[in-house]
Order: sequence, then C-alpha cells, then structure tokens
Amino acid sequence: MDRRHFLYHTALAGAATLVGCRPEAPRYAEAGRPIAVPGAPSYQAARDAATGPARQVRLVAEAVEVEVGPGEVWRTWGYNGGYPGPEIRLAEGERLEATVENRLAEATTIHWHGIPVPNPMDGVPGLTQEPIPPGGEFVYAFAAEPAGSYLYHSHVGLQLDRGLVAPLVIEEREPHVAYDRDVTIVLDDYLPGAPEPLTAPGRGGMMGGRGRMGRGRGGMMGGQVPPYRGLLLNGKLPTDPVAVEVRRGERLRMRVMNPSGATTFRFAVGGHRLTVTHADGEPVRPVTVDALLVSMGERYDVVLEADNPGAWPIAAATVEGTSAPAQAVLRYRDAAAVRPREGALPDGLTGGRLLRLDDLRSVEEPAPATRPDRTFDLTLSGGMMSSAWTIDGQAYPDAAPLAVREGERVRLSMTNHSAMLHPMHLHGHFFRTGDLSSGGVRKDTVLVPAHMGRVAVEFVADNPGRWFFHCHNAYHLEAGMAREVRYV
Ligand SMILES: [Cu+2]
Repeated sequence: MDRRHFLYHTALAGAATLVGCRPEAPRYAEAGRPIAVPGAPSYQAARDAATGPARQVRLVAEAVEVEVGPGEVWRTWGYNGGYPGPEIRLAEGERLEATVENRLAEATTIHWHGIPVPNPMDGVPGLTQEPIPPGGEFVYAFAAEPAGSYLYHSHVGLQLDRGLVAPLVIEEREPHVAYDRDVTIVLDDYLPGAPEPLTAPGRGGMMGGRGRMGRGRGGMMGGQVPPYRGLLLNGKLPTDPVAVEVRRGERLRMRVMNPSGATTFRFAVGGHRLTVTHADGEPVRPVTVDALLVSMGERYDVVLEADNPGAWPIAAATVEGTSAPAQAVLRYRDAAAVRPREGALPDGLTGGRLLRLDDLRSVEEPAPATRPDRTFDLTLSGGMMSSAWTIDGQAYPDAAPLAVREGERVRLSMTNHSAMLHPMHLHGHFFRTGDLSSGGVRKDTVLVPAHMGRVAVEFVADNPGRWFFHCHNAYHLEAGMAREVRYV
C-alpha cells in the first residue's frame, strides 16, 4: 500500500468512528477531498448555494454482472448493481444531493455531464477534487437546471468505457413541442474486460509487435478503435434487443444519449422520420430528418410520430468501427408482427436526410452581436506515428491552460488535422456553435469532423473555476487531448 492510500485508509477508519457517534458529520471531508480553486466557490459555498426541494440519491460504484445478450454476461463495473446506471429524473428547480460510495478497487469520481454545476461539484480528479478512494464517499449537490437530457459518468481514466455511465433527465416545466411520452435510449460500445490505452497503428500493437492485439495482459490495445465485441442499446446486444412499445397516433419523444467510450453512432428508425427537438438538452426549432449522428457525450431528443403500424428496427451504426449496429425494436401494440423482418435495418443508416450541425437553431434568440474578447485557434491532431492525441501539439497534462477572465466572450476555433472524429466537450458552460450572434445552437459537446473539419464555438466565461475542455473519446482524452480552461 503506498503512502497516499495508507493515508486514505487511516482517514477512513477515523471517519467511520466519527460518523458512528455523529451521524450528521460530513463524511466527504474524509474521503474524496474537494480541491480549493482560487476564484471559484468553496465546496461548502457551492453546496449551500443549491436551493430548492432536495432529492437525495445514493449511488454505489461497484462490480456488477449484467446479461447483455443470450448467454453473454458482462462482468464489469456499474452503479447500484446494474448497467447502465439508474436514470436520475429531476424536475427543473429541484436540488440533487447525490452521495457516491466507492466500492471499487480503484478511486473514482462522478461528472455531471452537460450540467453547468459549480466548480467543486464537477468531478474532475486533480482539477476539482481528489478522487474518491476505495471505501470512500463524496457528496455532490447542485441545482437541477436547466432542463434537458444529460449524463453522469466516472471521470477517472478509462472507467467510462467500463460501464460507469447513466442518464440524467431534468424535466422542463413547459416543453416547446408536444409529445405523449418519453423514453431514454442509451447507446454504448461493449468491451469485455478492463480497457487499456490504445497504441498508435505504427507503433506497438499490430505492427511493432510490442503490444498485443486485443486485451494483452499489461500490454496496450493496438489500433485506432478498441476491440469492441458489439454495440449496446439500453444495455443489450442486437441479439437480445429491448422493445419500445407505442400506440398508433402517439408522439414518442426519444432521448438519445451516447456515453460510449469511442463510438460515434448514426441513429435511425425504420419506417419513420425523426423530428429533432433538443440538442444536448437545449430546445431547438424542430427539424425533421431520416438520421442523425450522435457522438460521444452528445444527446439529441427526437420526436417520432407513430403513424406506421408494425414492428420496426431502431438502430445505431458505428461510424468509425466495425461492429454490427446496436438495435432495439419499435413495436406497435396492435401490430401482428412482434419483430422486424430478419436483418432489416433502417434506410436512414445508409441514406436519406442526415441532420447537419447548421440545421440546429436554438429556440431562444441569440445574444446581440459583439466580438469575442479572446480567441483560441486550436488544432486537433494525433493518430499517425504517435500514441498521443494533442491540442495544438500539447498532450495533457503537459499542456498550457487556456486562460480566460470572468465575463469574457471566448471563441474556440478548432481544426481537425487527424483522420478521426473528435467530439469536443466543455465542462461548466454551454457554448454556442458559430458565433454568439449567428443563431446557432447552445451545446456542450460538438463533433469536429475528420480531415480538416472546422468548428468554432463561443461561450461566456460566467462560471469561475478550473474546467476541463477535452475530446470525449475516452482513449483520446487518456492520450492527452484535453486542456484546462482556467479563470485568471
Ligand atoms: Cu478525439
């Protein structure tokens, strides 16, 4: 046991005694410690600032066994005994108090993906908190706002690709579109065993002979995409698809979320078009398409008009990998057929109208035009002869922070010099695609296309602290594709 772990365990033993005689004692102080960040609210101030009726949730990170298909048991990690973790559903204006207990053999944290929480609640190890040690606890508390479809997941190493992911929904008071019912669709990739960093194609892995293809003990996984055994929709392989039942005439809202480790999905439903109503939780002017890309960390809400009785495939195909599409079944209650025709996939997976980023327009009017106070031109690269993935040639943690001042309008202009997709995610803020006055859309994760794809976003620096800005491909993040946005 190294010194740090010894100290954790000693502290925990003390904490248990303390808690035994004083049940109200804040155990977080003895477990995952908040890191004091100059200019940001303290942990206690952030906790006190969250007002509204409290919703207490207890989340236990632990080893789980889940059946992802007939005879296919995934021995992995999850929350509260399952995978995906329990959906947390809140009303706008409530206050969430989530006590996270770590029963894993490694330290962990939870990040509340997309929600602009105060800095001490953001769950980034080394930036906002010391990770929760094995046996430890940490309390996250924040106001449930704004409404939208979100995720929560571990932010330690590659734990995200190991099942420590779950949806979080904040329901709006007055939806801008009519619908009868909503369902959550969680898209994921399935990697049996412990994830390991990827080697570059030119080094180790397949070609160098240093590592081993697949899950070599102690070696790194070779290639650009982890050796996934399949794709999951709500925790199930296509061999055992979940059924989504609808009544004819119903308007079904699907909250499509991608917490996967390394998969961008193309999502479509057989026999139906999809009206996109929300992007990363933000209401958008409805736009009807045949298919949409949902990259890592992104969420899209779509409304489906149930006007074509039968049994249809709901499918999500990988854009960069080779696994067969994730699938579910859209089943009309009064339909004779209970499953789609064998092998049938939605036409939208290969053709039809695909949602484009510039289709998305926020319902809310954009801010009046002003020039950004600060612009960062950032190149995204990696994947050739190097195992590193970089922003402007720098691999985190050996990377300079992006320094901003409170109140500034900050522009991040990104160019992708690589052959892979990069869904870039900013913590603690929403940005607007394009410039703040262009009428683009408010998002927190944006897909930067491969091969010189360019995307610019702007945000207002209105949430002081130390924030992560990174690619949401867990393997790119692990290999350095991240920067800190630091208020100075
Ligand atoms: Cu990336």
